Parts: sequence; structure tokens; C-alpha cells
Amino acid sequence: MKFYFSTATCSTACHIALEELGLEYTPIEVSWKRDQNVAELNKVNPLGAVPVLITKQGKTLTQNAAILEYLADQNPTAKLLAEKDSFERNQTMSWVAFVASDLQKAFSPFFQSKEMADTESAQNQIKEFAAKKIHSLLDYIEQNLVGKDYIIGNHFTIADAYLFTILGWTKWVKISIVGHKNITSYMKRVFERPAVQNVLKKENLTDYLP
Ligand SMILES: N[C@@H](CCC(=O)N[C@@H](CS)C(=O)NCC(=O)O)C(=O)O
Repeated sequence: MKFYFSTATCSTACHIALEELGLEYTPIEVSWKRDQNVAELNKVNPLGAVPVLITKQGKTLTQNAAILEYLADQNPTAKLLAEKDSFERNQTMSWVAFVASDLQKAFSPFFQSKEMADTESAQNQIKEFAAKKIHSLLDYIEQNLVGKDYIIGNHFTIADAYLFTILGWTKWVKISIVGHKNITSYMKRVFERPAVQNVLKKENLTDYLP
């Protein structure tokens, strides 16, 4: 398999899943700043976004949610996603969908405020609105971690690979998670997993913990 990723982006989630699952893959790093593999990425994904997975059969898969599910099914014994027809699988995919469509999207105004509004005060207003949204999502995640090591229970799943990745962005937008005790210990727990450590070293993100 070929895996297109860019360091410090949402593709870290799939990178973690690949390492957790012990799958063989060829990493292809994309950097827009250094113009590294950008033309190749644009060919495989017309949206120009990572992650992209090229399967062993040469098929192209985009979108974190789809790639995470596909990868987990390549090694079901690792139990990063429960078997088909189990409700646990649906619950895990529900969290994956939450991270993709609620949590990750809530950060966009921080990274794109300059494209969204001309004046600094309007940009700040947009960022304040996004921060409020992120705080409410953090409260929701905090409640859902009560009494659990991982987001769906006591074992690590693809939902954790993705949730951990996006929660790490709070540090870059200066939103503190200190008041959220469950999230804080969850982040440390995931951070310390050997596969996660491997990825963070490969992506030069050893200070990822918020
Ligand atoms: N919905 C997509 C989002 C992909 C996405 O936004 N990727 C970002 C990195 S987090 C990217 O490649 N941005 C570069 C660009 O769009 O130019 C997914 O879940 O895979």
C-alpha cells in the first residue's frame, strides 16, 4: 500500500492506524511548503488533500473515515474496529464521523480566518465563535470519557487514532484542555502507546501532547 500523508495534519490519524495494525506500507510525505510530492498528490486526489491510500490492488481511497475503516479491516485480529454486524462497530464509526464532521471542521476557522474575512476584528470574531464551538465539543468528549480508557470503552480503536490526532490541535490554537481531566489523561494514555510514539517520531511531533 502507498500512504500519502503530511506531517501535523489529520493524516496522522491514518498513520497511527497503520502502525497500530502493523501493516506494510510505503509512506509518501507531502509538503506544500517545500513543494514535495504535491503534483503527485493532486493526481491521485483532485481535492489535493491528504490522507490518500493506494491499496495493494492499486485502488485509490481518500477521506480519513473511509481509510481508517479499510485499514482496520486489513487486520481484524488487532480489534481496532469490531466485526461487521456488531453494534460496537457502529459506535466506533459514529465517533469517527463525529471527529471528521464536527470536531475537525470546528478548527477550520482558526486556520482559514484570513480567507473568511478581510479585517482583523472580523477574523477574531470568527475565531471566537470557533473557540466556543470547540469548548462545547470538549465538554461533550469529556463526559463521554467518564470511566473509560478509550472513547468507546477499554480498548483502543480507529476512533481514538483520529480523536487523539485532532485533539492535539487544541495546543496550536491555544485552547487549553487542562480543565478537562478525562481528556488530559486520555491524551497522555494514547500518546504513550508505542505505535503512536513511532508515528510522532516519524512526523517530528514528539511534543504533540497539548
Ligand atoms: N474530509 C477530509 C479532510 C482532508 C483534509 O482536509 N486534509 C487536509 C489536512 S488535515 C489537507 O490535506 N489540506 C490541504 C489542502 O486542502 O490543500 C478527510 O477526512 O480526509
